[in-house]
This record gives sequence, structure tokens and C-alpha cells, in this order.
Amino acid sequence: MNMPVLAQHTVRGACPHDCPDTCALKITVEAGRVIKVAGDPDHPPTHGALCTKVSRYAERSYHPERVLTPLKRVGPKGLGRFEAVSWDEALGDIAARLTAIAMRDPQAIVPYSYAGTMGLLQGESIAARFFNRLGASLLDRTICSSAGGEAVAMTYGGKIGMHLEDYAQAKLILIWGSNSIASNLHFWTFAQQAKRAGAKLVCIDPRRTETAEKCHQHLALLPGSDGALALGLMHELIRNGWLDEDYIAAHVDGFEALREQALAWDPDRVAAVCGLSADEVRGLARDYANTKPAAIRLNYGMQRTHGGGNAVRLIALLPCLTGAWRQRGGGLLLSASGWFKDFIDSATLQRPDLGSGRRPRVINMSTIGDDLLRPASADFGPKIEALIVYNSNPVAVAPESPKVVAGFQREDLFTVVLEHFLTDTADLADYVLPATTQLEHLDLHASYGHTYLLINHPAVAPIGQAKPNTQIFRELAARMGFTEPCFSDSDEQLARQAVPRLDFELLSRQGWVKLPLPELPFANGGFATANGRAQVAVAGQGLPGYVPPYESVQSAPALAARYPLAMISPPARHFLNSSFANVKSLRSIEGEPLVELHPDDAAPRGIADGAMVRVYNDRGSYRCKAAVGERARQGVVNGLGIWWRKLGFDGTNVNELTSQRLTDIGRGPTFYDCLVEVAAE
Ligand SMILES: Nc1nc2c(c(=O)[nH]1)N[C@H]1C(S)=C(S)[C@@H](COP(=O)(O)OP(=O)(O)OC[C@H]3O[C@@H](n4cnc5c(=O)[nH]c(N)nc54)[C@H](O)[C@@H]3O)O[C@H]1N2
Ligand SMILES: Nc1nc2c(c(=O)[nH]1)N[C@H]1C(S)=C(S)[C@@H](COP(=O)(O)OP(=O)(O)OC[C@H]3O[C@@H](n4cnc5c(=O)[nH]c(N)nc54)[C@H](O)[C@@H]3O)O[C@H]1N2
Ligand SMILES: [Mo]
Repeated sequence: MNMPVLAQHTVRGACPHDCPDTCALKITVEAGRVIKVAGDPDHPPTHGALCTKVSRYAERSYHPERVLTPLKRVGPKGLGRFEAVSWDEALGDIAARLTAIAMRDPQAIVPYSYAGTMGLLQGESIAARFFNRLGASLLDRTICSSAGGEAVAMTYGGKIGMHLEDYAQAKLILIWGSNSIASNLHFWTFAQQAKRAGAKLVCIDPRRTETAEKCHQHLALLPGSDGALALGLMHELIRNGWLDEDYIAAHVDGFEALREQALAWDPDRVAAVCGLSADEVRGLARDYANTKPAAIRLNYGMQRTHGGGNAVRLIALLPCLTGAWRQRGGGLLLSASGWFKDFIDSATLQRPDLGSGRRPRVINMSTIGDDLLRPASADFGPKIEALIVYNSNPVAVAPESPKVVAGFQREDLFTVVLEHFLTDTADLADYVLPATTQLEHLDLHASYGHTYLLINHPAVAPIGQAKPNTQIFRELAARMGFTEPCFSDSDEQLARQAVPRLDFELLSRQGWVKLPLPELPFANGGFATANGRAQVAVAGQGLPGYVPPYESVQSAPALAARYPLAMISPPARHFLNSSFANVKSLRSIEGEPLVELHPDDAAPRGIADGAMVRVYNDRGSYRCKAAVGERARQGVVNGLGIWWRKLGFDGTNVNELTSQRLTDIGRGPTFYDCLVEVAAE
């Protein structure tokens, strides 16, 4: 059909970003160019609204600095100097280098990817097939959510919980470890509905975020003390006879042993550990026990400390102890992603069987700094000789960047980065391969904050010479001589393979389908554990308890004598991790890299609002501006993330200071478990 040149049409899309909201998009195209990206008014969670970042998605895709041809490094590593080369030359050379390494040991090749796009296709489909077939090291994808994710799965049997829409029915909502307005905006809409209908909103967060300001109450606890607070709430539930003994008897395994331990956590002890008052602890327990329905929106911000996993196990038990699950609008949500498990055929997408029985070693993405610097050994296996990075910017986002940078700078490391932009990571690559953005490729999206599956139709043809990740790995597979037919599956075929149980035609036409799930998931028990009951104790882990931070004034007094301030580094509202840091209009809203300090911490250090400061500890040092005010509580500083290093004042960002120590459960990073000192310049 001949379309008139200026005719507009709309395409159904999905936001690809790492965010619980996974919005349905309506993309307007005119003359082969996207002119508008809007939220789909018919998709209930999106409700026609987008965040500031994604409403500017076209600005990101048509950004003048997009990488649009394959690039090959010229000159020494790290100068970020490249020349354009053909796809043919780039893929031929990469295949030759990888083949030579694989002949010695394919485990010396490591994939490094995360959720730059959360798409099922442009994430781990052909890429996973490629690395499985190759026998490369496996990647343990822990950088965000594995502590809390594994903890909630130990308790409920999966990463499952309340339906997003039901928060509108709650009479009390605890927003726990989440800056919802910044990072879960479409949840906030439902919380606002509840608030208008009389619900009380309580925010539990060390930082006075924009969300905390809009709640009725803000409990600014010390980072990493959430497990103690949960034990204090249990203490009060037990002492005051507020337990739902019938629900516990019918649907919870093993509470008796924890009952004893919780009785040791009276409000005074809890208050001292959490930096709250005993009345705040008592009041929270009273509200939680006596308001029905009571909902908890737990988010990943509270599990980035040593005891993050145990804290999630304790908090996840609370709605089981009060029977909050019985009512619509009661319960808890950390992640909804487990609901998708039965509807997505990941074995077909990723083909672990292509490894033909080999069991490659596993590299934890959260310790990539140390691992790149490790020599070969019996324990570790071969030295890492090649890294293939896609959907991630590890040089900016991984902890303890001085080591990450030193690793990426190794002249004997061969690094390929599939990217849209010359990020901090791409700057250290041997080859940068231009990837398409969400406007240019097909994909499917599950969500970790709601229960709809979405499709993203390509709106326009690939820009420049960019190719979808799937296509790049297809072509690389062919160059490596991988002849299995699964390497020829098209994106359309992959999409159909991915969701065999859903109505693909409806999905394609409407843009989204709601999963068929029980309305009140655990009103009568029915958890996803082996016996259907919520689990208090878990084999190998025992009972949950309070695990103090590695680095805090209470748990590490000698370290705290030198570095007395606890630093957290939560996301800046107008960036998405490190994505969008290079979109000028968004960067200008964020201003400059900064650290927030309480006036009582700033004054003795002679730090004025707006002054340049140095934030430092034994791992590194980071220059930024001080924002003195009430966003920070006393004793805690907030270094908002995650700036690109090269856009910072001295070519560093906040991860210069964070450590590679791992969480108690899930082998996750402890970004918010970090003592520092701040000095005026
Ligand atoms: N605008 C925006 N949206 C985002 C992101 C982004 O970078 N920008 N990131 C996305 C990603 S990757 C994720 S994983 C999700 C979830 O994203 P999260 O990283 O969980 O982000 P936040 O909701 O900001 O939650 C962090 C909150 O936890 C608080 N916090 C820090 N330490 C503690 C603690 O020890 N205890 C408690 N109770 N609170 C603590 C912080 O002050 C902050 O307000 O959001 C996604 N959405
Ligand atoms: N200090 C500190 N560090 C943190 C956090 C924190 O709170 N504090 N948060 C942590 C968390 S929760 C997370 S999830 C991680 C996130 O870390 P990452 O997953 O690395 O996230 P981004 O920084 O957004 O980088 C994603 C990159 O993928 C690219 N990309 C997007 N779509 C595509 C595509 O289709 N193809 C290709 N090839 N590339 C694409 C983007 O351009 C971007 O550069 O960071 C962690 N780091
Ligand atoms: Mo994340």
C-alpha cells in the first residue's frame, strides 16, 4: 500500500527499561520517523501516563551521539578513540578472536549483561543460545535483586505477591525501601487512590525522598536495619495478641521457633539499632496490626546491605502473621516476576541443552572488578580473556569501580560492547557494535511490578547500521560455525516460541494481555512452596534473623572512627540507572553529581550547601557537590546515582566508594552498606 508521505500511524510498544512499571506505549510515526511516545490509556497500570524519561524516548533514539556503525579501537585502551569499520570486518575479527580463546578454554569468555532492555528477545534469547553453545562462563545476574528475590522465594515459593491494582483498596500502605514517585510511578497512582479513600501511607526509608514527603509518616531508619524493625513489629504483634493464629496454624510453617527470637526484640532495643524512637516502632506495629486491609510495597532499595536477604524474609512473614492476605488490598509485593514463569518458555528461548552437558563455571557480575584481576587458579578456573557486554554499563554501575576500571583496562582482555552510546564501558572496548533501540526492534516484556505481558512492535527501521542484539548474535554464531537451526530463528519466531500459552494474536493487536491468575492469591494459603505453606525456616539457612551491616557505626566501630558516615546511593529520578545520563534535557534537571548531607553533619565539617566536596574511604575518592538539607538524616549521606563517570567532575562516580562484599542471601551487591567521610575542598 502506498502511504501518503505525511500520514501518521501509531505502533504498539512497550517500555524496555529496568523498572517495575513496564508501560504500554503508543508510538506515533510520521514519514518514517517517531515523533511521539505516549502511554497507552487502555493498559490499566500505564493509564496513559509516562515518566519524564520515557516520554523523551525519541530524543534518546535520535540522539546525535548514537553509535551507528561498528567501531574498532585505535590507540591504547581507555582513550575512547575508535574508527568506523564494516560489519563484515568487525564480526570476522571478533569470531576469529573468540574461536582462538575457545580452543584453549571457552570459559575464559564471559558474557556480561543485565536489564538495559528487559526484553525477552533482546535480552537472553539468541545471546543465551550463543554462549551456551560456546561453553562460555555463565553469568550470575545478581546486581539488582537477587538477595530480596531469593529471600521472598524462600518464604512464598516464588517472586510473587499482591496485584498492583489491589493497592487502591488498602487502608494502610507501608512503602518500604522504595522511592515510588521516582522509580515506581505507576504504583504511586494506586497508592494515591488509596490515600484519597482514607488510607494512611507510611514510608520506611533513610532518605527523605519526594515519596516520603508525600506520605503521612516517614520513618528514617538507619541503612541495613530493616530486619531489626521487622523483628520489633513481630515482638509487638506477639505481646499484644495481634497475631492471626488461625491463619498461622493453617498456612505458615515453623513460626514457633521464631516467636522465641522475636520476643528478644523489644521496642527499645529495636529503636537503638534502627535509629528510631521506641514510640515509632510501637506506633507502626499498632497501625499495621489494627488497620485492615494493610499492604506492604517492599522494594529493592532495602536489600542492598549485608542482611538484605534476611530482612526480606522477616518482612515477608508479616502479612502471614496478621492474616493480611485474607483481604483484597492486604499482603505484600516485592516482585511480580514469578507470576510469569508458567507463561514463558525460557528453556526454548535460551536452550541450556546446547551446552551438551558441560557445566561451565559461574562468574558473579557483582564481583566483576575482582574477577577481571584474578589470575588462573584451580578454584577460579582460567583467567578471563574476553568479555562480551550487552544491555549493561558495568564500568559505571558495578561496585568498587577502581577495580572494575583496572580490569577493563587490561591490555590482554578482549572486550566487545553492544551499545547505543559510547558509555564508560564502551570507551574501554576493543569493538563497539551498534544496537537498535526499542523503536527499531521487536520484543516481548514481562514485568516485575504488574501482571501483564506486553509486546513491542518495531516502529521504524533500524537507524544507521544498527542491528538488534538477536541479529548480532545470529551473525556471530554463523561466523563461529554454529549450524544448529535454532540460530536461524527470526525474532517473530522467537516471540511465538516464548509465550506458547498466551493468545499471540490478541497480544499483537492489543499490545498487552493480562495473565490469568487467582484474584486473591493467598487468601486461603496456597503459596508456591512445596507444601503450599509460607516457610519461616529454610533448609540451609535456618531461621531468619537480624544480620547487621558490614559497615556501620554500630557494627564496625573501628572503621567508623575513620569513616563515620553511612552512604547510600539510590537512583536519581531522571536517570534510569546510568541510562539517560547522556540525555541533556534530563541531565539538566538532575543538575550535577551530588551528595546530600544533614546540616548537623555538614556544619562541623565546614561544608556549605553547594560546596565542592570529596567523599572518600579506603576504596576510593569521589568529587561532587554537597546538597545540605533535610533529605539526609543525621549520620547518613545520599550520593545519588548513577552518573556516567566521564560526565562527573573528576571522571569518577559514586561506585568509586562502594564495596564488592555480598549479601547474606542471593550473592548480591551491598551498594548501601558503605562507610565514608566527606571533606570540604
Ligand atoms: N527513575 C528511576 N526509576 C527506576 C530506577 C532508576 O534508576 N531511576 N531504577 C530501576 C531499578 S534498576 C530498580 S531495581 C527499581 C527499584 O529500584 P530501587 O533501586 O529499589 O529504587 P528506589 O525505589 O529508589 O529505592 C531505593 C530507596 O531505598 C532507600 N534505601 C536505601 N537503603 C535502605 C535501607 O537500608 N532500608 C530501607 N528501608 N530503605 C533504603 C533509598 O533511600 C531509596 O529511596 O526501580 C527502577 N526504577
Ligand atoms: N551505587 C549504586 N550502583 C548501582 C545501583 C545503585 O542503586 N547504587 N543500582 C544497581 C541496580 S538496581 C541495577 S539494576 C544496575 C543496573 O545496571 P545496568 O543494567 O548496567 O543498567 P544501565 O546503567 O541502565 O545500563 C544499561 C545499558 O544498556 C544499554 N541498552 C539498552 N537497551 C539496549 C539494547 O537493546 N541493546 C544493547 N546492546 N544495549 C542496550 C543502554 O544504552 C545502557 O548503557 O546498577 C546497579 N548499580
Ligand atoms: Mo535494579
